[in-house]
Amino acid sequence: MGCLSSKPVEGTVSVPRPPLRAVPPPPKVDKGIKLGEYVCCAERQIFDAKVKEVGDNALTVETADGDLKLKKTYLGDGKVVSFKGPRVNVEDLHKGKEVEFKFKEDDADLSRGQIDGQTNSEVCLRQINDNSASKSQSWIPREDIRFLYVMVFSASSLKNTDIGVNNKSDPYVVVHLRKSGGKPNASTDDLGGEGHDYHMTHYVNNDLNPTWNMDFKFLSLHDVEAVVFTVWDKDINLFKSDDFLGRAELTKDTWEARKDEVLELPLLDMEKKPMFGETDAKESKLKVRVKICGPRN
Ligand SMILES: [Ca+2]
Ligand SMILES: [Ca+2]
Repeated sequence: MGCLSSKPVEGTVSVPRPPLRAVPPPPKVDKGIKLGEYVCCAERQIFDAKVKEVGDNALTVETADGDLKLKKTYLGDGKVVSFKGPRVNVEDLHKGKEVEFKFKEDDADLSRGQIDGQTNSEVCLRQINDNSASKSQSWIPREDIRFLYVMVFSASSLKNTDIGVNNKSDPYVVVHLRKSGGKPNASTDDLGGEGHDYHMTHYVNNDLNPTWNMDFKFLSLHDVEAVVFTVWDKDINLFKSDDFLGRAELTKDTWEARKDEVLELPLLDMEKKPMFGETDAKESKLKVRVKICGPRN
């Protein structure tokens, strides 16, 4: 024990001694955030991000665009959930909404049901059968609902349809599902019609290479043939409609084969010919990712 009680030698710098039985403190891992889990931080427009490292104040997450260091405070206020894969939010599941789900773990096919009620972890579904005589009702985990998860990241080399110094297109994207019986070349004319769920990004001012980083969930997958993206220039003018900047379509076969990939889709005009940015003469492209989520993936 002699060395432990020795005084610092005069004229030298005193170095703090390690504790007698030095036990390394356990690594601090937040109860709500574990390695390999996904976090969603909608306010910061980060989503579907897999946790790679948990520090005291920050996380490193793996996103579709690469690794990102994220302050834990960005996940605060209880508005952000830590979850295993993207999930369907409570507000998406209003009563009567039609969804697809796996009724039994070993079932090959998905069932269709209507929301009848919900808690934070489970939903109550009334099964829709072709044979309307049987109407069974059951509670299933929220994660068992199957949905189409569409991420719209960015576009590049868009056409400029605005006039004036420093005035450029103000692009936004409309995402809709083409269902069987829908018009293959429909743009937004048929939006809102029966069987035509759609979502829109916000618009970005004066930018031919805009970033949106937004994600959307489609719950009614029955009869879906394709996801259709149309890009528009927002014009604040009551007397004209917004300018068309291109269209891209992802068929079911494509997203099933390339479900985990970030895809750069060429934007086509109404005649299905490529569109080009006038300033850089490159093809207009849209960066997206589409995947089916759930049950239990
Ligand atoms: Ca315009
Ligand atoms: Ca503009």
